[in-house]
Amino acid sequence: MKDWMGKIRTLSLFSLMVLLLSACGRDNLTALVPKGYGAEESLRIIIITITVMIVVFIVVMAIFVFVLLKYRQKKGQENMVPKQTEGNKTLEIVWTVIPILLLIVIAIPTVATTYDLADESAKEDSLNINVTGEQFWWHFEYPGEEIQTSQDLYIPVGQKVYLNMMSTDVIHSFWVPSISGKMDVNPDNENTMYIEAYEEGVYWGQCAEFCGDSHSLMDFRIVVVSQEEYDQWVTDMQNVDPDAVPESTTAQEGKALFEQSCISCHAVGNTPSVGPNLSNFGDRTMIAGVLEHSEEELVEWILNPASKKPGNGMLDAPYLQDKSVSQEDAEKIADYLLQLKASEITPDSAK
Ligand code: HEC
Ligand SMILES: [Cu+2]
Repeated sequence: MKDWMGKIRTLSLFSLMVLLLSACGRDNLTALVPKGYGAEESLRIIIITITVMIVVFIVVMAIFVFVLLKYRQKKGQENMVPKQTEGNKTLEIVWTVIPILLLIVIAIPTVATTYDLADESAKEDSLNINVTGEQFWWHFEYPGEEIQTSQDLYIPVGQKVYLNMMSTDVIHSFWVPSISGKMDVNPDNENTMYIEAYEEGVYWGQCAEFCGDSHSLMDFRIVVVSQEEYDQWVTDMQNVDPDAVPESTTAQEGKALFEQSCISCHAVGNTPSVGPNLSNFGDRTMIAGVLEHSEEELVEWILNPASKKPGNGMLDAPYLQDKSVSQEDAEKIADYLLQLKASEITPDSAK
């Protein structure tokens, strides 16, 4: 009875989780509806493997039930011992060869796809993006285009895009299940994976390797747009002017405060930075990957980032130690950050 209750509880928790996840717009955080080459190949192998397992299960269960019925103890034959088959060569061969054949059926497509996905022959002629995993956010650098960005990875639809991945701290794992499989992101060596998205849209990703306090909050997105939109986005990003003067006076004051307290880690424009690049922060639909993109959340994030993402790299900021940024300052900075719009091409326009 208790066991039964436990199962119901797990099931309802699970459905609640599914509901919660889909409520956050993460409905495409699934490997079962592929929208990219790697994801499609993975699903094909999943289906082959599950089919083989189901056939094995049915055959074994059928034999099991047959044996139970046929050889059960019958009235009047309590001491009957059926014919023993140990050492039967034919049987031994049959049940050794069948699993080998089944494993071959699974292994051929798996190994072929694994090699195919590791193919780097098109790397030179394709778009290359350097991906850096950090506790607990993603940095994307487009070396050919000289663009830096974070959290949202923009790519053109229908193109092979090579991701060269490294970590600055611990092991992370890059995973956008509807586009491709997982790839470990290591501190010591670069791993390369190519992705190819079939349809425009915004696809959710998650770090899939436990990496610290806020591992479960290390969300990101791939924004897949048409080739023209992608080219437009690149030009727009290249033209971001870090010295542009905001319209409102509060945003102007916010800019000055930002340059005092935040610029040591962040950047606007195409300079490298230890924290996320904020060139197109106003185009984002999330703050720090997981928070609602609103002024209120942003002010809370600035004043108390630990409450939103425990253990994150912003907690070392000097302004948090000496409390030099007031509520009013934070509101001004938020004004400034929210008007940092780089392009018409955004996750909202791509949906
Ligand atoms: C010690 C370096 C450091 C300083 C100083 C710092 N930050 Fe950050 N900031 C970070 C890091 C690291 C992250 C990424 C946190 C995460 O998502 O795990 C971050 C994230 C953010 C984000 C979310 C970015 C995104 O891509 O969604 C915003 C907005 C932000 N910081 C604003 C500020 C503001 C405003 C200040 C100054 C008042 C500031 N930061 C000072 C390191 C810093
Ligand atoms: Cu991680």
